[in-house]
Amino acid sequence: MGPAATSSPFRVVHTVCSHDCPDSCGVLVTVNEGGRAVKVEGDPAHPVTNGFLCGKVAKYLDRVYSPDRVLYPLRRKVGVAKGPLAKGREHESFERIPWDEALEAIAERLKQVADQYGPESILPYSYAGNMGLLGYGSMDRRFFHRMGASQLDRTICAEAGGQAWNHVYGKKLGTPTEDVKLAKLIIAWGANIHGNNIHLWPMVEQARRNGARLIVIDPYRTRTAALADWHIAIRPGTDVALALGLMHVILRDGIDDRSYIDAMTVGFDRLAERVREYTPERVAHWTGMTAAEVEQLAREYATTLPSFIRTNYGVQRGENGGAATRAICMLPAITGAWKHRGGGAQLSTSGAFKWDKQTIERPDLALKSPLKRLARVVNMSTLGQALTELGQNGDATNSPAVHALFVYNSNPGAVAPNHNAVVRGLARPDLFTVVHEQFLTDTTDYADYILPATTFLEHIDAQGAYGHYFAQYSHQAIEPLGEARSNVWLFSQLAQRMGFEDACFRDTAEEMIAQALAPDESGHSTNPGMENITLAELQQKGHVPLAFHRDPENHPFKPFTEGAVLTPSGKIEFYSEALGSMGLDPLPGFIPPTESRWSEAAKQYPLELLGRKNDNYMNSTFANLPGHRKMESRTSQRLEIHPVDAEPRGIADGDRVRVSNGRGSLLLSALINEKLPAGVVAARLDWAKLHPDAVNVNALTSERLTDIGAAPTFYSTLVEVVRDTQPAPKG
Ligand SMILES: Nc1nc2c(c(=O)[nH]1)N[C@H]1C(S)=C(S)[C@@H](COP(=O)(O)OP(=O)(O)OC[C@H]3O[C@@H](n4cnc5c(=O)[nH]c(N)nc54)[C@H](O)[C@@H]3O)O[C@H]1N2
Ligand SMILES: Nc1nc2c(c(=O)[nH]1)N[C@H]1C(S)=C(S)[C@@H](COP(=O)(O)OP(=O)(O)OC[C@H]3O[C@@H](n4cnc5c(=O)[nH]c(N)nc54)[C@H](O)[C@@H]3O)O[C@H]1N2
Ligand code: SF4
Ligand SMILES: [Mo]
Repeated sequence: MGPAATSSPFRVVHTVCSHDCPDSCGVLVTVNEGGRAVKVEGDPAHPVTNGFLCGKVAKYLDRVYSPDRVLYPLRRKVGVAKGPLAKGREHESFERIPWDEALEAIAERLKQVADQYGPESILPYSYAGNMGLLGYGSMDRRFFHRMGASQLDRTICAEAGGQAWNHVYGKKLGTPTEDVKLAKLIIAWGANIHGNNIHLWPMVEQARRNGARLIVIDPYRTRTAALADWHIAIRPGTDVALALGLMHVILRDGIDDRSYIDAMTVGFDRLAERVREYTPERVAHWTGMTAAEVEQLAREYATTLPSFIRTNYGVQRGENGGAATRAICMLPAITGAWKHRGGGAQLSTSGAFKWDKQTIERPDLALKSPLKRLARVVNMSTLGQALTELGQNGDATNSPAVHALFVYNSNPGAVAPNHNAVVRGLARPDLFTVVHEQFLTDTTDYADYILPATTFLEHIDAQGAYGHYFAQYSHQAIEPLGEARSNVWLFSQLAQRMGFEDACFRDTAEEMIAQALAPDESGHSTNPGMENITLAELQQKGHVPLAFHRDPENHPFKPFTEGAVLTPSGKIEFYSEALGSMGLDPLPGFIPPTESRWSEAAKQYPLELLGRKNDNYMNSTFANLPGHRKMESRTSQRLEIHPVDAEPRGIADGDRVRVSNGRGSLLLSALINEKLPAGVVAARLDWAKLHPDAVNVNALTSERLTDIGAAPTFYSTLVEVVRDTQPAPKG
């Protein structure tokens, strides 16, 4: 549905929620005569959105029209030091300037930094605050390639699991979301479906009405776990052992699918040999389950078909997260669950969207940069090190220090691990920082320039998804508020100010979406799997299924059931030569995290911390809005702790506690929770500046990286907790 006029004074415009969520909902925005959005609702025609929105986006107009929106370019006042600012008083440190002046000054300074230190001393920092095809990465990528700025390795979320999955299956494909209603057994494995992926829930409910059971494997009793038939509160970081233990029982009892294994996989014999050591008793020792429970889970999983595993990114946020995802995702290949419609697994569906990224991002422009090559790569998950150690005295890498940081689509001052190192870096007076944002966040408090960004109601985009198989078009529903501008506009303008003359810097949003579809003469996309899609149809209908998902009733899509698999061997790889050649274990094997109850460090910091997401925020997004905060009031700034851990520490419910480790400390108030496994504590990700001591849970997390994918290890964090007897801080 386009922005076409009707006889009613209201228009209904199809947009797409661009927040970092698997569901990528179609959102219908009702706009009144005055051009103001008055209603948002889920598109009833979208088979996964199903006419409803999650709690946080149902209240989206509170965000769009919030009095706290950044609406004009701002410049730090001369002499004001960088550091956390009290909410509501940020404007005292900044002055409003016209866009022209901001763009000129930023371009000038970037040129100067590039001349003096080399272009690689400029670091873009962005993630999926905007998941749109263009909003996530398009004109910005062109701009930074052309300049020769450092490339950012975008690892903060999904790289451990994503790469692990690809080492097994070659491509991120999974069971179609709508088919989950046909499953007879559903396992949510490190996946908070009800909180983070709500549009899968109706499928789960429908399956259960038809007799399916829901099993949740999660150390924390999430909303999903509380609603399950069986909640297995596994100890963090022990999933590899459990998955291999399930295989042990399945192979021992001969309830695997040998014909599927023979036809579709390689390395089975070596895997079978490996799993022999993972007896139910040993697995019980690591996971905290009983051996009988391991046996029961294995038999139930292998003998109930179709069985579906929703694994999300929870298990891969630990040190052995790559091995865990590999082991878990191999299970449906052992039982042949892929053969049954509704069976299989889903980590992500993103591999199905083959937009023409080369044209959108233009890495070839790097050849025109002063470097004449692609620039060095900096890992976003070690931002603290990048800002405080890289290129500094004593760094042997001979790599330039970061002298300019350009942040958009992300709030590293809240979300990046090792918060204290990150803000030490951000506070460097010699670091030139630009932040393009909708709100005054933990990161803008360190900016030299703050530029106002649009929301998904205010610009044009297209979008794929990581939780379904529909491409979508997001029309512009309303005019940008104030002087807010889209990412595409910003980097197009900056490119002109830098003197980049390449025509691609003048492409409009529509032109870029057309380029991403790479149409043939008839207008149909030539991208594999998108051949049925034309720009006109996408604009008109709002959502279009990918080619293989056009007629699910007659031609259901069953991944990994026929043909070649996109791994080096062309088969599903239980044993990965590729991993072996990288010096990694070619088979999944359980190594306890160095920050876990099994490690040396646990003597000093014995509790395993889960620094969790919130059901009513999106990572750090929404945390500043009063209505959203209210919905999180029960767990906000609390430390959840089991009575057996609280009692010996003299901690009672509501007591102020100090949570600390060698990296930092945080004041929270205790919330006794007997549903946690003993030895595990939990706290929530929040804006640092909203805490009395201006830090958040990431003051405790480390820059250690995962076994596969060089991703962060948020969920492998050891801490100690003491009752705090100091006078209450002001805040
Ligand atoms: N409401 C809401 N929705 C969101 C987000 C949000 O912040 N809020 N974030 C979005 C983003 S960026 C992403 S990546 C997705 C992520 O979606 P999920 O992958 O579901 O994200 P998490 O909440 O990180 O992890 C899921 C669960 O894994 C559990 N877990 C932690 N450690 C372990 C472990 O060692 N083993 C097992 N089995 N489980 C473990 C956690 O307790 C958590 O409940 O959700 C997206 N959707
Ligand atoms: N402790 C702990 N830390 C975590 C996690 C955790 O579970 N626990 N989760 C991790 C995960 S999975 C992820 S994905 C990361 C997410 O980290 P981020 O990518 O930083 O995600 P958000 O916190 O949602 O912040 C996105 C920001 O982008 C802004 N934004 C939105 N749209 C636009 C736009 O169009 N243009 C511009 N310029 N800005 C825009 C929003 O206002 C918001 O401030 O956090 C990670 N950090
Ligand atoms: S955050 Fe997720 S569930 Fe909520 S509207 Fe956006 S895509 Fe849908
Ligand atoms: Mo994420």
